Amino acid sequence: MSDEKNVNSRALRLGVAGPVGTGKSSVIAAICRRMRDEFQIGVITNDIYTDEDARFLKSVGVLPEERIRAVETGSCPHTAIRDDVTMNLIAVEDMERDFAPLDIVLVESGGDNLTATFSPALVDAQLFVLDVAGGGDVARKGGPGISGADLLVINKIDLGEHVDVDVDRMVADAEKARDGGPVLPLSRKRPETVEKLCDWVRGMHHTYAAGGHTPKDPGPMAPHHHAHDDHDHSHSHSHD
Ligand SMILES: Nc1nc2c(ncn2[C@@H]2O[C@H](COP(=O)(O)OP(=O)(O)OP(=O)(O)O)[C@@H](O)[C@H]2O)c(=O)[nH]1
Ligand SMILES: [Mg+2]
Repeated sequence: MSDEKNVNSRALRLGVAGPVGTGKSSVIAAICRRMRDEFQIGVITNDIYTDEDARFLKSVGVLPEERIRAVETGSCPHTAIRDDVTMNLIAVEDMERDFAPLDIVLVESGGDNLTATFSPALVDAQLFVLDVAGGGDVARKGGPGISGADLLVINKIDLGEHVDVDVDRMVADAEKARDGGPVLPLSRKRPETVEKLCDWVRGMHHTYAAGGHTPKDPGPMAPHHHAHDDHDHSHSHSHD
């Protein structure tokens, strides 16, 4: 038989991480809208206290509602995508079972800081989403998501001129921080960039399904600190 043989028969699990408001849900909506006729897709969203991301995705009608499910993590977002992925793994497996056979399950992380990445125990590949409105120097600052995600998306490039960000320079900085790893400038207002995003997803799915992709860990979070207003105390933890 040919080398087109399906080696990985379960869905490609694709994580979408990045700071708050950079466009993770919009990226997922764009992928679903463009690719739902080619692939069987499901979506899992993560919010700390709400199901807002899931409600947004349902409201834009990119997939049948039942294929979009929310996980309310109840804790800092990275915990549920990296330290203890149980809630998400159960949600992904339930989705895969309920709508078998799925081709792609997209998992949106809750918005976090630059160091939050998915565990390879949860996703096979991951996108990290920055936006130009967060400032042109963010890409240069690096961090595990920027340097180690399978694809770095620099979103909202249509806003570059309004926020005095040189998009070409931001992309060049990002490429340097990633040792030449793929960087995709994106705007939902520029269909050709959305098509490039979908081409990347198609390529990743093809490689994954043929058994040619090895999930990799972008690296651990930096040690950090959480303050809890309700109990007026704080704690630090590091994730090794
Ligand atoms: N100008 C512009 N705005 C965009 C683009 N993509 C997303 N946005 C806007 O950016 C805002 C945040 O987008 P979301 O997709 O909700 O971002 P998110 O990362 O999912 O946000 P959280 O889940 O809250 O962290 C919304 O107002 C979007 O309409 C883009 O390409 N261009
Ligand atoms: Mg979102």
